[in-house]
Amino acid sequence: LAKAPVTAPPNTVDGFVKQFLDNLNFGQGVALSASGVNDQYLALARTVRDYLMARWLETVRRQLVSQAKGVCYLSAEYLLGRQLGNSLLATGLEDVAAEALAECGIDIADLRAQEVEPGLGNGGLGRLAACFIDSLATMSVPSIGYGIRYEYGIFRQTFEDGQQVEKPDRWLSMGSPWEFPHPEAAQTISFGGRTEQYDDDGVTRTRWIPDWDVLAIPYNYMVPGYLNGRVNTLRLWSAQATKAFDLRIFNAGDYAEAVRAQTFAENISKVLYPEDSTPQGKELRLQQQYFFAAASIADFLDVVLPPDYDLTKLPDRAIFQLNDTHPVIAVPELMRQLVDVRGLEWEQAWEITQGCFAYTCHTLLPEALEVWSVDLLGRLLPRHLEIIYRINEEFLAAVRERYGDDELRVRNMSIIGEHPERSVRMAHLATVASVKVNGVAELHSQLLREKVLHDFHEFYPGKFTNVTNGITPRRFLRLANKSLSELITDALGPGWVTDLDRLRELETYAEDPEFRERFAEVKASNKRRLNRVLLERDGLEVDDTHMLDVMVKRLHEYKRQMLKLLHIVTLYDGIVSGRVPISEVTPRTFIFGAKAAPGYRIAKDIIHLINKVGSVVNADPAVEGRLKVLFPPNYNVTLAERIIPAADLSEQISLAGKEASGTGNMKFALNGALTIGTDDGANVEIRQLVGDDHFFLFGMTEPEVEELAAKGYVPSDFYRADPNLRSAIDLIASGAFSGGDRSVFEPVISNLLYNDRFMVLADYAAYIAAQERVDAAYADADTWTRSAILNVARCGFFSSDRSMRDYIDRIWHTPPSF
Ligand code: DL6
Repeated sequence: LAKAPVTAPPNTVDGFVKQFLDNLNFGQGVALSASGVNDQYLALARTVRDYLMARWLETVRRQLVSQAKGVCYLSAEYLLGRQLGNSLLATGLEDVAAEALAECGIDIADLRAQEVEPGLGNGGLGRLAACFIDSLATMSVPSIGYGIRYEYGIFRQTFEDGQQVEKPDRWLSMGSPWEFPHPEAAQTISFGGRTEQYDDDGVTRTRWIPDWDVLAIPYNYMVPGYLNGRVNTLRLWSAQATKAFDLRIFNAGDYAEAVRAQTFAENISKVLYPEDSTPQGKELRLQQQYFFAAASIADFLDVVLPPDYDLTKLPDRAIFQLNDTHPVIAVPELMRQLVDVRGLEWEQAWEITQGCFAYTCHTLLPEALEVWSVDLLGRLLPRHLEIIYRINEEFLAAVRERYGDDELRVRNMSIIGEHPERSVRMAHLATVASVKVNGVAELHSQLLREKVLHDFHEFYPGKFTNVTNGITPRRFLRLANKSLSELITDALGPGWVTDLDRLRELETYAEDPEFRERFAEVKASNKRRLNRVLLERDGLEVDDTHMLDVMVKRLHEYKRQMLKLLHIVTLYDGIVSGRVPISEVTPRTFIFGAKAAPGYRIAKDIIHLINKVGSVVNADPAVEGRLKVLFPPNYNVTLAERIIPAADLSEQISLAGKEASGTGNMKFALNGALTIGTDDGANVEIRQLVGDDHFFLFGMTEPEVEELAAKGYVPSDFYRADPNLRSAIDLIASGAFSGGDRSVFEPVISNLLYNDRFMVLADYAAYIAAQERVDAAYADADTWTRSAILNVARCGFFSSDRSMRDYIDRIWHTPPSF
């Protein structure tokens, strides 16, 4: 395999201008004078791509030559964020590109703003996958990301009269310069039908006779390492019909029927996790999962591995990391490939399979542990169900052998659950099949071992491990917070970007008044930048003299946006009732960002309530502008990159024992916000690292939550016992935020008083007290800044580079190789 005969364009302003104009003229087919912003953006993206191309081809070539063990990261979601800025950063071309475009009379900022981010994920799990592939490339670890190229990503959120309305995310509509389709490398993915046994030279074998199929078309994306000349690959699959439309029916005039099969097939990769509250939706989701898992396994076996590869060596060549249970159907698929297609013995195939998979669990909520009804799975993937049954049979035999006839244990551990319907428990299947199972923060991993998967931990000692999540410092510090990055680089030199532990050296700078002043100015300038962004984007104004108190994350009851809202209503109630003199109210701007799942009624009601509280509070002259509630719609990665660097206070207030890790918490701390948080997820580790004096801890611990639940939690008792809480809830219930209509937020209030599954009312008093400590601390601006600097200095641990090192040491054993 010869070195690729491709060279990058010259790394000069002139070289960049020439390449850009070539792309504009020959790629877009327009002259500079006639080009619009989108033409220019597409030409710029292609230009940056051109600089990456030689490195990409060389990375692929070296991987083919070395055949070193690599990571196949299987994830149904990748929340990538914009690509242009990251690619410019990775190539070191930021300044050259800006200058080159200026020579063409173009402000590069206008082109950056043109990019629509690929929102191919729902939240933390998808963003984590994007951080991980960035770190793998930066650390020169051989790896390939596999996923789905959804035609429509996470919905675009708009508000109508304060209520969430979902619009399709047409992220591909203005061109997609970062992808490379390869229809010639399509895989055929089958569904349905039946299985049959046949005689193969005296051996009875099984084959699957499916009754329909689709094509999986790979689209490759570059994953550039930071300034290291390496470019890994992300391969996303798009569904296409195997047969073109029916010309006979078309000619007869039934146009809809003529394209029915095509539409049906293409629906598979149409939308990110569609509504799954209907049986049709659920079926589509299982189709998506099998579609991308099977295409990825086939691609790895047929395309990535050399033709004569000895598959018994597969565990030395690849580790398939299962990002939650969404790709777990890859386990029976690999078995099917090895046994049915390639003729290996079951036992040998199972040994290989068990050596190739590792599973990351990302939840503690029982309802988030995926199950598939046997009926649906058997209909869609009959051969896979048989394989799962056999895996389960052998697994349960081993359990019985160990524990005798402890049938309760057998039932609890079975891969097949019986209630409320017979179904496949994907987390159990993943655990049985994997080399290692990991949680995503220390507390989470502990709770997996002690509770959620306790029997498995006992059965497989040593299988369970922890890898605390991380975030890429390239996007979430260097790119998002350029002014803080420059300040850090001034102090430490540039090496911290790939060695985040070096931030520790900032501890001494925290004691330097001049550095603190510069740090405070960085924060103020980030607030001013956010003000410009929100003003232009949504007509919202951020007061840069206010404390910026931020809660951005998916809307879910367990994350407790309601608790944050009760704090705001309490402050407002104090002002309008005259109990709190306005001069004593710390000026704060509260920023929310949150999408609710389209079918999650109560979450959407909470969004509505936040918006309504905002309208009343912001308009009330009694508040004198001291409290402001902003809720920019459509929170996404791009907006996060603007909000997080400006924040003073990070709200991480989930009920202890419910948030697996959180990663927003890390992004805020790394950008110098102080956290108000519970002892939950990675908050625990953040607090341990930054120190109790620089973190506002409140609320019940996980054992206290359990104790209260066991005792019988009665939320209305807390309502009755606390006059401030009662008054705040009564204010909402009175219709004060709904034009006097008491019915509008009645479901939210009833849910709080009579259900309150996540114990908002039980933690209310502690939360309010912690917020009072926040106010007191904020009053001393210089001491606050010192704490903020210490947060930055002590959060180097949360680099996703460190997470990758932990995965490599504890699970993958895939050293860097270039
Ligand atoms: O591990 C990434 C992220 C965690 O930081 C969050 O705490 C957790 O809620 C999230 N989990 C999911 C669960 N999805 N499923 N199933 O998104 O993962």
